Amino acid sequence: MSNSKEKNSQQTEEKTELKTGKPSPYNVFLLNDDYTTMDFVVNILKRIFGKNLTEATQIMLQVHKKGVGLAGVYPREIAETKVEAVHRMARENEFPLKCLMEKKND
Ligand code: TYC
Repeated sequence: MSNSKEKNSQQTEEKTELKTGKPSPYNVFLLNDDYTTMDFVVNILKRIFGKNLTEATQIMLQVHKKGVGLAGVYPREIAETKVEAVHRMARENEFPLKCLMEKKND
């Protein structure tokens, strides 16, 4: 947690969670680049995001054509873990694949 604005929004989120009984959803997106192979992205979607081959291929092609695609929706801490897992696997395989998370509009 880096600054007071982030602390504040997390406190607000925790209060909302206590009231609603459910965690705020976060979208996790994959971004396109020119170097990561299509196969690698499909495997990431299967292994990290639990997609089957058909779903993974559709999402990968959406990212390839449009620049960005939704890989999944998760509570904040799970979304953070997914983003880190993507970046670790990409780094290990020397691909520049980027993944980001964003609070879902409710
Ligand atoms: N654009 C890449 C290629 O042509 C494939 C790709 C798809 C890369 C999705 C990243 O998130 C991505 N090899």
